[in-house]
Amino acid sequence: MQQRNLWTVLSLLVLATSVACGGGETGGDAPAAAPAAPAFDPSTAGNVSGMVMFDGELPAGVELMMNSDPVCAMTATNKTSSTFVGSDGHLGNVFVYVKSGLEGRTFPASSGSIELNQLGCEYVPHVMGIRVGQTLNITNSDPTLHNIHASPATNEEFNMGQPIQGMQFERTFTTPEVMVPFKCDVHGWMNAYIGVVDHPYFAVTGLDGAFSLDSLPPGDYVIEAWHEALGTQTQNVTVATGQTAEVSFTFAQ
Ligand SMILES: [Cu+2]
Repeated sequence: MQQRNLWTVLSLLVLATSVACGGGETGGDAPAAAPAAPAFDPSTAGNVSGMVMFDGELPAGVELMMNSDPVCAMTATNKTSSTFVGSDGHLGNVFVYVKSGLEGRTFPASSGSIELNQLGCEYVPHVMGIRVGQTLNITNSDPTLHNIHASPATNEEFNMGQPIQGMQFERTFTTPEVMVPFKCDVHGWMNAYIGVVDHPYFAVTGLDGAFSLDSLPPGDYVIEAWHEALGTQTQNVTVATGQTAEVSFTFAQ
């Protein structure tokens, strides 16, 4: 009998909790809803894919002088700048995203976090993208002090030291911004860039220069490609249901 009473109490607790949480999510006191975004039926989606090229011979990577920190000098496996990377005329570390054409649409929040590691006295990755509100998890994997200094133009600046190997902290961004620069004030050669966007359509090219932006609503878009030393380029593209539109960019010095 006692067990049955306990079960009843537990059931009521679960019910009460779910009602409370449900009320919080629907926001009973929320202001009047904004006009509904156009519905997006995934079965109508199309894709964009393409390539970022570099015209000419890719500039040689700059050697990074790490002697100011013996830990870095002894443990770093990569001592070459990540500004110009690629292969066979293809350009890596280019941030490609939908710059316009998605206005008024909203998309489900991303569930995962994005990792920015300090490993071997460099930022890994060097260029990355993140959604507004998505968690950026910053880790120091090195047995030396790093200092993460983000210098956004519109988001909130932050500047945090991570003196101990294994330290982590999290940040989010509130406003789209391409790009937010990161640097380490301890090691002048360490820098990274994060593109903050309010939709899921962004990519960073690998050494093969390739990118794809999948499952876009059909429509007309401006696609922008950003490179830290070569600036930006844009192209217009029309996405049709079930089709993959090809877009290519060519940078040169
Ligand atoms: Cu550092």
